[in-house]
Amino acid sequence: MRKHIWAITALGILCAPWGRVSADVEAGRAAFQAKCMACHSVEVNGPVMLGPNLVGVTERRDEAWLIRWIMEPDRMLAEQDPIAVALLNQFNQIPMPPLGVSETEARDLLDYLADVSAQASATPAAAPAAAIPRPTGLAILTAGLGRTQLAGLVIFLGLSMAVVVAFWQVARSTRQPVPTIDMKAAYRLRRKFFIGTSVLVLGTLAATLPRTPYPDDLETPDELVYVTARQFGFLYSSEPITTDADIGQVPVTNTLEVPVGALVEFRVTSLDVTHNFALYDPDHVIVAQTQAMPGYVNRLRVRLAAPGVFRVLCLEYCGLAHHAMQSTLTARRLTDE
Ligand code: HEC
Ligand SMILES: [Cu+2]
Repeated sequence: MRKHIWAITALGILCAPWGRVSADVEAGRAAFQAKCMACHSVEVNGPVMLGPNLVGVTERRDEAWLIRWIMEPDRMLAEQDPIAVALLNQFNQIPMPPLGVSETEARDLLDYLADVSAQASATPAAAPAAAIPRPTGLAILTAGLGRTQLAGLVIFLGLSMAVVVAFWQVARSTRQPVPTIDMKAAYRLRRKFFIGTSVLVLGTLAATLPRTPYPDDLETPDELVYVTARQFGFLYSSEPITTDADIGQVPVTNTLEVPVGALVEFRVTSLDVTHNFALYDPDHVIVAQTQAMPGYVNRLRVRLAAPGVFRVLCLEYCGLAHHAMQSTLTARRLTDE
C-alpha cells in the first residue's frame, strides 16, 4: 500500500507541470485567436500576413524581449529598440498595435507559441514551393495571365483590329463617288445579318449557360464553412462568428482544407468594414468571390474539381494593409490522407 502511495505521488509530481502547461497553452491559444490571428499565422509554410509568421519565434527571440514586445510594442518602438525597429522596416512600417495584453496572458501566449513550434519541428516540413521562373522576352507581356484572360486579350485585340479596318474602309470609300445602291439587295443582306447574329448569340447562350458554375441552390452542401473577415485576415470556423468575443470560444483556423468534388458552402461575413472573399485557382484564375459585409452573411457555393492550393484574397480595399489580406485553401482528395 505504501508503495502505491509513493508511486501515485511521484506520478502526480511528474505530471503536475504537464497539466499546468497544457492549461496555459489552451489559454494562450484562445488569446492568440482573439488578439493576434488577424496579423500572424503560426503554421509551417503558413502565410506571412501583416506581421511575421510566428513559428519558431520563441527560439529566435529572448523570452523577456518577447513578453515586453507583446505587452507594449508601442513603447519599445518609441524607445527605438533595435530589433523592433528592424522588424518595423521589414514589415512596411506597419507597427504592431498595443493590444492590452497582461503579463500572465503574454506568458500563456508564449507557451502556446512554443507548443505550436515544437509540434511544427516534430512534423517534417513540406517541400518548399518551386521558384516561379522569371519570364523573359515577349513572355513578359503575358506573364501572370491565365488561359481565360489570354483568350480575352486575343479576342479583344481581334475585335479592335476589325473596328480599325472597318473605319479605314469607310474613310476610303468616302473618297469615291457615291455608288447607286440596290436597296433590295441591302435589305436581304440585313436580314441575313440578323439571322446570323441571332443564331450566334442563341447558340453561345445554349452552349455556355448550362455550364455556369453555380450548382442548384436546392442541393444540400456537403461542407459548411463560416468565413469571418476582419482587418486584415480571414478566419475559418465550423460555427458562425458574429462578434469579436466569439473568437477564442469557437475553434478557428487561418487556412482551410476542403475535399475535392464536394459542394462547399461558404457563409461569409465581416466583423469590421466591408471586405471581399475571392478564391483563385493554382493558375491565379478567379474561381468565385463574394463581398464580406458587416451585419450580413453572403452564401457562396463552389465545387472544386481538382486538388491544389487555392489563394484567398480580399478584393475590396479595406485599409492600409489590404494587400496583406491573404490566405490559402487546399483542395485535397479524400483518399490523400
Ligand atoms: C495589427 C496587426 C498585428 C496584431 C493584431 C498583432 N501583431 Fe504582432 N506584429 C505585427 C507586425 C506588423 C510585426 C512586425 C513588427 C512591426 O512592424 O512592428 C509584429 C511582430 C510580432 C512579433 C515579433 C516577431 C519576430 O519575428 O520577432 C511577435 C512575437 C508578435 N508580433 C506577437 C504578437 C502577438 C502575441 C499578438 C497578439 C497578442 C500580436 N503579435 C498581434 C502585427 C500585429
Ligand atoms: Cu479586406
